[in-house]
Amino acid sequence: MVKPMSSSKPLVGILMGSKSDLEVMSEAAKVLGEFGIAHEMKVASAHRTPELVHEYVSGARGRGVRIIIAGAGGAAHLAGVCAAHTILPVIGVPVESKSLKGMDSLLSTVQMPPGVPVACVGINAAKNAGLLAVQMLALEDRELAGKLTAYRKKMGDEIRSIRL
Ligand code: RP5
Repeated sequence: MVKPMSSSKPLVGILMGSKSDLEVMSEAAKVLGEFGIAHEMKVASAHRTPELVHEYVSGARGRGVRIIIAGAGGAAHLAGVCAAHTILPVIGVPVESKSLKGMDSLLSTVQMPPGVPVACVGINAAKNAGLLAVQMLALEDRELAGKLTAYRKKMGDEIRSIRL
């Protein structure tokens, strides 16, 4: 049973390559907060501060973190590097870049060679990364699973209520 209390130790670690990724990555934190999942956010770059990424990720499992969400743009190595340093599931968020509109981020995050997987969501889709983390945690938490079912029902009800 996971303990999704906001005061408890973080279950989800959200990393991003730059402060400029914060607006996008905040969507993951927001949804985790809505489900009452304790989480933490940190800027750590795979190429500017590789030692910081290593330090954070290699210690995460021991501190009780269950899932890592990693967002970066451009030649986006962050999620793959995180995955290389841990057996925790890593969800990658390709952040939109200026020059290639995030296609570079998407391909460099999603195309992990066999053996070290990254679960990659869409460009800027940090909300889905947060929801996927909630779904993973709900595998062992009936109360959280109930909240997810209610969340899906509310989404469906909103669609069904549309009258054109
Ligand atoms: C990546 O380069 C970051 O993840 C960010 O998406 C992108 C641009 O970074 P800044 O130049 O805004 O710091 O490392």
